[in-house]
Amino acid sequence: MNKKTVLITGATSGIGLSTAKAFAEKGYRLVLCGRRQDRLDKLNSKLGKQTKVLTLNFDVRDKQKVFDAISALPEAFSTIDILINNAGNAHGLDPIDKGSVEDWEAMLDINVKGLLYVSKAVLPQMVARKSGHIINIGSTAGKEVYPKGNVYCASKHAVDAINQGMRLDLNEFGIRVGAVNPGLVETEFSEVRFKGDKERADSVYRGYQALRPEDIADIILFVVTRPYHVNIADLVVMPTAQASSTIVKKEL
Ligand code: NDP
Ligand code: 8X3
Repeated sequence: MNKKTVLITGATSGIGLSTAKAFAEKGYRLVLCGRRQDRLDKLNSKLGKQTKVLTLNFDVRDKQKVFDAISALPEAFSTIDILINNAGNAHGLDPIDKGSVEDWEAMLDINVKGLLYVSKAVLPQMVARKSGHIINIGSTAGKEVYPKGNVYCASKHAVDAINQGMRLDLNEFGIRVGAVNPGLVETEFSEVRFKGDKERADSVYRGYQALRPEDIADIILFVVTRPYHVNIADLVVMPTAQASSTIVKKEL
């Protein structure tokens, strides 16, 4: 069994779920987080056959629950070697004058503040040990703003800035920090963005080959398995059909 422990937020679906599976196959010890208990239970029984798994149920917006859960990790899981800040989502796709305040708050609270709370809970032990690896899941939306993307793009630009800030401030402790910034990946992302409108969500990925969450999991595994002196600081990955946030070659 691989001796390293990986904490993955948003492990119940999409990129986080595929990453959990990829790391389980390699025998990493896993701390898997999310809010949907039924999915956490399934992960526990399925991946538990391959490696040691602990599941944590918290909303990343609830800072007390985040701090309580991470500070109470049982000894076998308490040393977090790798933190994958993945939980996040988009809510709505509206012009700035029509966007809902609740959607804006959800995106900033989850994608930015939630990522900070989890990091704040894990960082002291990494700093004390002078070791650790943090991977922040950003987005092409953190590199480029697209029409109606306004606040989601702002949240991912914030992740980009936090990623850079973490790397600067944690440099003296030898902690590796890097971001993986995907373009279009077919997950539950658009279903959440369009509030359960499956037809609209499916249309986002129609007519071209979008990235699969497994593609991103592969890349994350590659990033963490580089020798210690190699830090992949900022990686952008898009489907071949995608040239930018707004240019996607579709065969209709
Ligand atoms: P999914 O919707 O499939 O997965 C999102 C995950 O985040 C789920 O496991 C969900 O679990 C968890 N999550 C969402 N909100 C919260 C919350 N408030 N508290 C705790 N956990 C939460 O989407 P993706 O896999 O696509 O998204 C993962 C990350 O990748 C996000 O940060 C997203 O912004 C980013 N990304 C996605 C791209 C795409 O095209 N799909 C492209 C670029 C970046 P649960 O509901 O159980 O809590
Ligand atoms: C998710 C990709 O293009 O929908 O971050 O913003 S996109």
